[in-house]
Amino acid sequence: MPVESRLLERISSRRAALTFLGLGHVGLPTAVAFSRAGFQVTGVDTDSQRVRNIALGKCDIREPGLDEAVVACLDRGGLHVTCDSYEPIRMSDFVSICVPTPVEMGKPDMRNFHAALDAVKEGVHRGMMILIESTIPPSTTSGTVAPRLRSLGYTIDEDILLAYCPERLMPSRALEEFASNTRIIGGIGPKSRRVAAELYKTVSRCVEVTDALTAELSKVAENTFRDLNIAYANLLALTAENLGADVNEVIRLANTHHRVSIHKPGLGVGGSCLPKDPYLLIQHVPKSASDLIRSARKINDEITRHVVDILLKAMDKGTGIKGKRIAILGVTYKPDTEDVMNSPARYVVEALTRAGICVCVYDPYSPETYGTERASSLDEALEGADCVMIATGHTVFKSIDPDHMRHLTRSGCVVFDGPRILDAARIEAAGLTYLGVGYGIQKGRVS
Ligand code: SAJ
Repeated sequence: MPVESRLLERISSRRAALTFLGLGHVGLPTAVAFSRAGFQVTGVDTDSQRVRNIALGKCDIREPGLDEAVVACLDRGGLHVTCDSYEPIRMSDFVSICVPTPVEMGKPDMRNFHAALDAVKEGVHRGMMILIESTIPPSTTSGTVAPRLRSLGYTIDEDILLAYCPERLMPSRALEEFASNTRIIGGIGPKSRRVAAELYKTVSRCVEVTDALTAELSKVAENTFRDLNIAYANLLALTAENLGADVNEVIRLANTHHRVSIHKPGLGVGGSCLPKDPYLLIQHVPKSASDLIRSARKINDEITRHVVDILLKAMDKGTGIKGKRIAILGVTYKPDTEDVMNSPARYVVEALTRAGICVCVYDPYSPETYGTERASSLDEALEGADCVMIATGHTVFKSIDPDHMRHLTRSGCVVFDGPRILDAARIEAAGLTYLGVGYGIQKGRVS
């Protein structure tokens, strides 16, 4: 039977066996989604501790509902996890590569991806389909993966099907977004496109089919767009501070135009995707045009340094900063997650500590300390603080009572609201000084 027909039949009958290489924040939720759809799924990870934990139903990735879903799939026998990739790949109809592809010094580090390709090479066989979910530099599918398979004697889109199907999962909403996000299918040829689309239709509400290169470009394009948009919001924040306006109100009003949608300014851009994906795109952008992306990255990095400068000035008040105490609330890279990857909070903690300030962090989601003191409760963090900084906009911090904060902190305490989640008027009414990114109407008080 031709490869395409056989795989289509195995999808519709749910007899297809799927292997996922990499059980991180992409691979594990994806493996779970296909297992729930009725397929026989094997998850492979080189980290034996992670595999052991998942087998016990304890995932190291915090995603609402993931632990329960993993346990249900394991109990049903629809999900197996292992460190050994050879046997699962040899027995699978579909193998999906979901390993991280970090960037080092602006250049993609493809070691995990190449290791996964080596594993695929060991167990590859005629009649299977290879899927790639990892974010990769554009043209990797046709320029690197396809030639490696061809060198083994296979005809691509005939003996072996190949598609790039980028993940688009928002960390902390992975399971919810898995089904609701449109899935881009970038097949290397018509047969690969058709089979990959049919497979993903079993788990996604909507699929869009294209070629592999267009899919690769679209993935890095969407994260680069978000980084550029945030850089623009941060640029407006700096401008509003200079002129003495409130950037939140500026952006709110600009966004009332139905063709404008400016993101939010903040402490900087963290996580494992936005700070890196623009560098995957930039490798292919004409040099004359690449400054746009570099400038955006620079603004998003510099806003963090700018915040440190504001904090140092605010805490000095002519009496010096040595020995002053700051409570930093939130260490993770974004709200309501445990993930600290590239968190701007790290830079702030380290810079303030170097300047001689006593830094105490508190985060109900993460035990991370960045080498400083960690409070075990909000009150403990606030006690005796000269400055309180909200570094991450966790929902729980929105309900901090300003009067309670005033009561616990030192006289003259400054509240710096990075994500702008507190009500400035209520903070001021309680007798505290309110500062925030882009909150220029307080300019006179800190300069
Ligand atoms: N941030 C701002 N202002 C905003 C939005 C975000 O400063 O208006 C900051 C956040 O605080 C955080 C950083 O940007 O530090 C990144 O957060 P994020 O929520 O924008 O993105 P990620 O990295 O958690 O997830 C992104 C998502 N991509 C898009 O929304 C286009 C997700 O859908 C992708 O699947 C993910 O990257 C990925 O894996 O590529």
